[in-house]
Amino acid sequence: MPSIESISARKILNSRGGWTIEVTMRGGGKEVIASIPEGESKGSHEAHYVPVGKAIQNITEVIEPILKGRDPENQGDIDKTLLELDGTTNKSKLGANAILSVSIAASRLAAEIKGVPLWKHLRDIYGKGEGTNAPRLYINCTEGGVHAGTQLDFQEYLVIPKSRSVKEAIQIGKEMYRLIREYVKTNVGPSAVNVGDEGGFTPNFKNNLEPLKVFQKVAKALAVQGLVDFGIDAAANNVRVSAKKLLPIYKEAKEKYNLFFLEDPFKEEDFSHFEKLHEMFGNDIVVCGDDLTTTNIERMKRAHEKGSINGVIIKPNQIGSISETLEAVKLAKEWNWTVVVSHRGQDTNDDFIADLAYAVQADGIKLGGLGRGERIAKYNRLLAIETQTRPTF
Ligand code: 2PG
Ligand code: MG
Repeated sequence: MPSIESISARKILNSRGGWTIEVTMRGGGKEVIASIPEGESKGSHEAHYVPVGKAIQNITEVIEPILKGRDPENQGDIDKTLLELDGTTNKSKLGANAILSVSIAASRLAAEIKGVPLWKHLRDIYGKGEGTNAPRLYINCTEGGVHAGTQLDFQEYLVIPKSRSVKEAIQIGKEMYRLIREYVKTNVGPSAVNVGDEGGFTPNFKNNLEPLKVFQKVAKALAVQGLVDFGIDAAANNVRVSAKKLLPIYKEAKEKYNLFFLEDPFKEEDFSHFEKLHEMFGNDIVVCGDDLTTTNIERMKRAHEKGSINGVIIKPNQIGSISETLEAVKLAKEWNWTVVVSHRGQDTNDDFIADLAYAVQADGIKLGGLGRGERIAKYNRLLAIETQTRPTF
């Protein structure tokens, strides 16, 4: 049985100039690396990161001695051991950054040793699904909130092509992205084409629904109205407008712009306004939890009991291990929630989440705009997976 021979870690930069960690794992004649992202607008129930230096020390002094000799193919055993070593409910001892980077590295090493693509190995661990659908792309075309220095309260405005082919969806997304750029340059001014943390443009609109109006115009100009949906991640923890005033804005977004997806419309403890909104729209809109649920099954159960949402964001670093992430996906699917795997505001070139989304046949994936390298790395990985799995597409 090939086993883990060594684990080392060092600090590298993330896309916002912060430090993060990159783990190198060796075994069975193979060597892999894994690096992890960090949120910019974090939910307070996310698993805890420890300072980068401490995470590196935890990996080399605590984790490596225990995991050396273990089988990387046994993800369940690796993750269980990591959680036991940590022993806290929020991973505050070893750090979710230390635990997750090792968890991901182990999955990559196992895939390498088995000689299969990472998504295939993840699907084996997940134990379900044989589909070949690509996740729908939730492309960030305008940014506001804490991801941009503008007056827009909401964090992300998303163009969501309907196609389940990555190539097709990117083709449509890329035309929309280019024309939105032209539109804001001409109508708002040259600085509007600057991009935010995730590659979306940053026009200084005063009205929070203005980006959707632009998307609608651009989709019409390209004659792709029937081929795309629109979404918003309000990231309402950072929005200063009251829940009472937000409700009619969301209603208007649905009525005027046929909004399809609405993430974190209210603050993370406001389960009841989520419920009200979900009740108001039924299944006409995906009301999605992110900071509300933090990929944490206890929070998800609460949202399910209350009927607060019908969609959920899945971010491995919110919970801190692959096994727990897969458990969260399974539960969400049991409840027929729309599952959207997501990157983070401060990311790296690691493309793990592309394989994850394909492995579990997620409904969607949020990877940012089509204009920053750390986002493009993941889009390109999805293209590579499609080439492997659907060569005729
Ligand atoms: C979000 C994410 C990713 P952050 O809120 O969904 O888009 O942002 O990583 O900053 O929390
Ligand atoms: Mg969000």
